[in-house]
Amino acid sequence: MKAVVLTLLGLVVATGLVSAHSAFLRSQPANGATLKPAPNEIRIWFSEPIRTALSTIEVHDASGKQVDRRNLHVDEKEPTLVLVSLPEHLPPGVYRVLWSAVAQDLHVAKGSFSFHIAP
Ligand SMILES: [Cu+2]
Repeated sequence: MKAVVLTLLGLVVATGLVSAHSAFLRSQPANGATLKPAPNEIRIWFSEPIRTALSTIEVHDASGKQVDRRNLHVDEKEPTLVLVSLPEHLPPGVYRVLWSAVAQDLHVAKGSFSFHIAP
């Protein structure tokens, strides 16, 4: 009986780990980064794979216009790395990235960060 209880506890712990929601780990560019030349994509690493069909990464210029290519996708080799492409030669200025990530367990995490493209 004790062994069964321990096994069940083990399952609960394991399931809890698997279904933990996905946390933002880091981004490229990083928050506050100044870049030259302009990046051609935004990369965000999460603690576990997210549901890309329900998630968004938007890149806005200083006027609030969305400038990314709206092609959120997962890296072919790293399932926890999510990317969105940027147009070539984005002009100098400040850009804000707003992301919303839906985990496999449907928990939603949101955040934003900014970077600067130097003239
Ligand atoms: Cu969760």
